[in-house]
Amino acid sequence: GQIIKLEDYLPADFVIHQVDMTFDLRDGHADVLTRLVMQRREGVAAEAPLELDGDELSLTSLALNGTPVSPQNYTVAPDSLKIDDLPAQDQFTLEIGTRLHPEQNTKLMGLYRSNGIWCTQCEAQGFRRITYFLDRPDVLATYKVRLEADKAAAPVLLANGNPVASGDLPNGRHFAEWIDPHLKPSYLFAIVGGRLDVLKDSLTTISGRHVELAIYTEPGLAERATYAMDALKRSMWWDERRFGREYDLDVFNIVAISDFNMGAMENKGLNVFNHKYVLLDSETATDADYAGVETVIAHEYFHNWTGNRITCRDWFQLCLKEGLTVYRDQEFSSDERSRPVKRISCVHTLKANQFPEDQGPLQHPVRPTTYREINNFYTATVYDKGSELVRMLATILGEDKFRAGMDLYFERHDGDAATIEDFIACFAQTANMDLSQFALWYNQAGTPRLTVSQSYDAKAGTLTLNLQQQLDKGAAGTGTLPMHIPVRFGLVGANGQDIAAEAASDDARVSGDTIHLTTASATIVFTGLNQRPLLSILRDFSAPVQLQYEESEADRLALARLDPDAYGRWRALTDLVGDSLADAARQWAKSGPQTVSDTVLGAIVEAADDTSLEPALRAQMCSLPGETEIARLVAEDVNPEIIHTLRLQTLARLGMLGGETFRSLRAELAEPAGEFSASAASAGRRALRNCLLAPLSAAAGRPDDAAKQYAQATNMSDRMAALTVLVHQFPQELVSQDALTDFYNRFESDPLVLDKWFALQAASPNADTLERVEALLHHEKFKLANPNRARAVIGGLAGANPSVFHRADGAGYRWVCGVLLQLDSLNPQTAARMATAFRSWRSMNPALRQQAEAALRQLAASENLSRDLRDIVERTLK
Ligand code: B3K
Ligand code: ZN
Repeated sequence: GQIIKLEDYLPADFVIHQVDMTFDLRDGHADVLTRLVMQRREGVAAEAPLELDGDELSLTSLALNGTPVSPQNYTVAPDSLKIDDLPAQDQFTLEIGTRLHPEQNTKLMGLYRSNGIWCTQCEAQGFRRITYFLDRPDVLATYKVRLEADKAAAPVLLANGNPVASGDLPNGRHFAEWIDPHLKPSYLFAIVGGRLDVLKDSLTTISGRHVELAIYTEPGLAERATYAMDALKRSMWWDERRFGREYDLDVFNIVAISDFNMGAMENKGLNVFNHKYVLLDSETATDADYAGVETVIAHEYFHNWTGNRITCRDWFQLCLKEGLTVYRDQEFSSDERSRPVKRISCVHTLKANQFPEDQGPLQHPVRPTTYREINNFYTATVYDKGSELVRMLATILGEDKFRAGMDLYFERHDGDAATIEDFIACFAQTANMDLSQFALWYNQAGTPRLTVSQSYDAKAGTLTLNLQQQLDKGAAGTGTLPMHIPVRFGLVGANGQDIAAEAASDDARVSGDTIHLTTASATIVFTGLNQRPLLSILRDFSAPVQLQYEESEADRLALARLDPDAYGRWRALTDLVGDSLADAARQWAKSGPQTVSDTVLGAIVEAADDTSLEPALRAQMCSLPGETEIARLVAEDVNPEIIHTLRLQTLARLGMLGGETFRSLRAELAEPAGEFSASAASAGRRALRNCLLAPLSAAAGRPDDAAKQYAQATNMSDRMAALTVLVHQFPQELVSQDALTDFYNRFESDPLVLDKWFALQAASPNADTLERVEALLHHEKFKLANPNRARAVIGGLAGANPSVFHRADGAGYRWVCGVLLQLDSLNPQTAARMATAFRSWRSMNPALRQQAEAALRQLAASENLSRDLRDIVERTLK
């Protein structure tokens, strides 16, 4: 495929001032008539032709200024339309007719039908599947849209902007017209039509604008959008107060759709959502689902300013909207819930998703410089590391200057298609700082190693810290210059209080609780310390680095117990537990079975029982790292089989050691039935109670507790926690099979819950899982064309079941590649996303590496791979 390069960027030769579209929606096909008011940009050669993008399009008509264009003046193909002989400078109108077949559109890009509902997805390049267009984010226009459809088939007709007209047409048809007064790129275009239920509400913005809010769902489900609506209102309120951002249309519509390639889409005034991130109630959704809905609702809403009002000049700038918007949604959740708990869960996600990407063949900088398929760059690096960079900027500048920089960005670039340089320039100006070294974070791929060592001199009362940064060249081959790393820290006294540390000789590199490391190495001396303090380093995970710090077990145990900073406590305990498990796994591969020390496990029990901490935090502290996480820490020659056994045995020993404590905690934390609350505090109590079930059951070696909890569960969090223990720890027991059947019978007609049923079985670490999963593919409720269902089964196995995916005989790899090939012929984007499960294949032991490579090579040899899947497979093999 063709390689697109950032350095080749040029603005388009033509501008589009206005877009008018009419959609005639019918069963079997849709006719689209698009009228573009265009103009050659000043300075562009008069003979330069107009070249428009298309993708699998068929042209039905073409007129210039009202007159049909004669065939010798244009060249058309499904993926392009080229028109010669256009006016030199004057404005002209181009009318383009296209015929689409939404029912056959299984790629779910452009216009398609989901359970009969007409809907669109245009980011990144789906608009060109609707009409020929300059389909690039720097072409901004205002849009007017008219929709016509059968009134019974589509009583609801929605588009971007505000509704302006509607009415009946002959033959049982009707129409609706919408105008979006705001300039927007084509990727934010959307229409929806169908039989939909609606949950309505309204809100008055800070300056008094009345906004009608609506969430549309498939029939009968609107009530399940209640929590999403509440989250939307809180998001709108928060953005006004925290960032001074107000909503700018008379209506804000959300539509929940069953078939969707990702989480949701921020189309102007008409967000389209995967229904997973809208619909829930306590019986069908876990607390994690609630938190997910709140996050995604907020994220898409926040895009209205960071993404829509200010968009990206080109797709290389994707992190300009995504990293920033993730930062904003994380801040929202921190304010709405618990800040340390949210931070810990973000750090956890970053390490689980972004670190492996950064350390493997799919490595790329936060702002990439080349791509073959842009949809493959909606990655953890662009989103989550992108957010970390904004967070570092806020840390470096401080709250006030950061806010001033954001204000300037909104003011200066409203209505623009901007770049990372534009963004950074706003902060450089408001803070009066040179941020060119900081900007390296956007261009240099990889996770820097931060090596820290300390020595305490009792006589002098000094603590000397040495910090070094090192960035290795990885798959992306980008630069390795020292960057600006803000390192937050604390010096903790034996009483569990931070000691006010003075940096010797008013060291300019230390300000407040932050060391600004800008050189390859730095030595910093703290004075006036009459006792050796505990160093609480990289608090709040103030930079996305890999910390290498020789820290004694005693120091970690002490910090886990008395660091006044909650994140610091979690960090110390997690590093202790993670390193112990990784060491044991490495040793096991060499010399047979190993165990983690009782001291380490004892610290977990102690954290679980520490009532000075909120329950959600205790749950985070006492959950053992997952198998994939342990594999990441082992880093090379990984043996997933050993990790699986080691983890299960460690869980059992933890349950043994914590027995009494865990059981009484579970009893105390039990909620009286019928009193469900989705609040973060209640969710935290459920999280703690449920995370103790796994070690207790493993210790008992019996499914009784889990079976009892399953039978008595009154909410999905409790039910799922119990079912997971049953299916993963006791797959052969009758109670486990019965529970699975019961679960199916209860929720058979609920696709979102059924996804959990499929995913749980695919993630079950057992000898016969592959055979079971093969059977699931033939289950009557399995539908490969539905992304959520495909992700449940393929992702459950490839992403959440390491010991089966990495089976020694290679059968897991071959099975996944086989299904991906089938999926690719329907939905390339989702197939490519699932294929990233192979990204860490080189860290496996030699036998597995060989198996993985063989399976990938066979996949790569298939002739009809999509550009999406081929791009991932080839980069993974490189
Ligand atoms: N901007 C969309 C993602 C589009 C993905 C296209 N393959 C959702 C979001 O990040 O909010
Ligand atoms: Zn986004």
